[in-house]
Amino acid sequence: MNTAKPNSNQTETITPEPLFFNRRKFLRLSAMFGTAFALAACGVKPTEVPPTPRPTPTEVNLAEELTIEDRINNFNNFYEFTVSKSDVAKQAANFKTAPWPIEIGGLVGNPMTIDASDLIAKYPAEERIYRMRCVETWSMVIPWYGFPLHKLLKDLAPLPEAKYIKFTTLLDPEQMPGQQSSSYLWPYTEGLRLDEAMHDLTLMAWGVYQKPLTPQVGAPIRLVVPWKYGFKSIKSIVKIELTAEQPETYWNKINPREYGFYANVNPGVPHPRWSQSSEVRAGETGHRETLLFNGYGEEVASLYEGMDLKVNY
Ligand SMILES: Nc1nc2c(c(=O)[nH]1)N[C@H]1C(S)=C(S)[C@@H](COP(=O)(O)O)O[C@H]1N2
Ligand SMILES: [Mo]
Repeated sequence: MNTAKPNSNQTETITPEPLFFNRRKFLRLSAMFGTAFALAACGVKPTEVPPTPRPTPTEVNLAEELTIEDRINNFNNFYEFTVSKSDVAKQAANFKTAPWPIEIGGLVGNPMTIDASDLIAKYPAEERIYRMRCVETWSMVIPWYGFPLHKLLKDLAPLPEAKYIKFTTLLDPEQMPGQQSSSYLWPYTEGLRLDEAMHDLTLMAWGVYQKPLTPQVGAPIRLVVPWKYGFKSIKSIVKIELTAEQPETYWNKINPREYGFYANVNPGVPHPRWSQSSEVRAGETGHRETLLFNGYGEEVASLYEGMDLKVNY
């Protein structure tokens, strides 16, 4: 399916090859069976889906298969519900994700409180197929729907003092039984440096496989930062704040030695209790090599120029 020549002058795109392939398939399927309805149901008109992105020279030979939908929806980390990955779907089945007001503010010129459904409708749907690498050494390839966070950031008009962004997940122990355990520090929070947040790969995701997110995957809207360990990709967001100081993050607060703020996928920096040099991809039996920045180094390495990645883990 590969039409890009290694030396072609395609410089502007960061979209992985599987997306290129899948979008054409999707557009064909849409025409034949009306799967575009799934997008319409999310408040996004199918006509707003942008034109077919092209692959980058670095990604063209990967040809990685998508993880099947059943696996994406039934093998989850979402500690607010349970620590048992195979049980999250069941525990989250009745999670109420509408209405879902999101408070967006902090050091911005245009703060807003907006329902997730309106936020989703506000920006054109983009399909992004990304690798997801959990710090626990399993990985998937997930076809997300969403919009790049920089589009929202631009509309917020960040003030010059804003250097970081903080995200917070819903706090609701009645709906989320895992939050009844005081051994964790709820609510779940995450953060990025503002330049990381502005990167085009950084996605606000509201769908998978052309359908709205299931609760266990982070409905109604979550973050996806594909070059970082999965725990940075915070689910079911209710609050977004721009800050001057580096925000506290959930796993870093619980165990700073094991989980840093940056959490960039790095096979050269082992977790204190296990190696990070390889991973097991969902659907595969053997191990595959883990790639620096999860394979997105060409796009993101410049964000960390001059930084010691062993210190800033
Ligand atoms: N609010 C919240 N977000 C979360 C988590 C969580 O427990 N709570 N788990 C993280 C971890 S460890 C991973 S690997 C990914 C898993 O996303 P997935 O279940 O969609 O694969 O979500 C991340 N986001
Ligand atoms: Mo994870």
